[in-house]
Amino acid sequence: MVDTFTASPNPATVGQIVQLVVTAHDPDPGEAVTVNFYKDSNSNGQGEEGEIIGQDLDGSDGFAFDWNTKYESPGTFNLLAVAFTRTRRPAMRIRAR
Ligand SMILES: [Ca+2]
Ligand SMILES: [Ca+2]
Repeated sequence: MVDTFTASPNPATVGQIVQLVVTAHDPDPGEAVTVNFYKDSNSNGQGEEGEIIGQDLDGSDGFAFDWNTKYESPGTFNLLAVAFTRTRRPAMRIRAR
């Protein structure tokens, strides 16, 4: 389960690296947690195959992903972080201008 999800800088300028940071835990002790990061292009609140922008498979040093916005167009993006193995969690918005 994702507890917190932050992006910095936010808003960002196109071309900047945006650091996405998640804290997450699994409600079932002992299960390994991995986190996927998505850009919710179709705005349905779900992270789908074609929307994945990054992944962090190792929680021992925390969960983070450096999102390179170089190829993005200015606008507002719904980013999602989903923790596996269990639950999905929240959406956040970030604006690139
Ligand atoms: Ca989606
Ligand atoms: Ca990590």
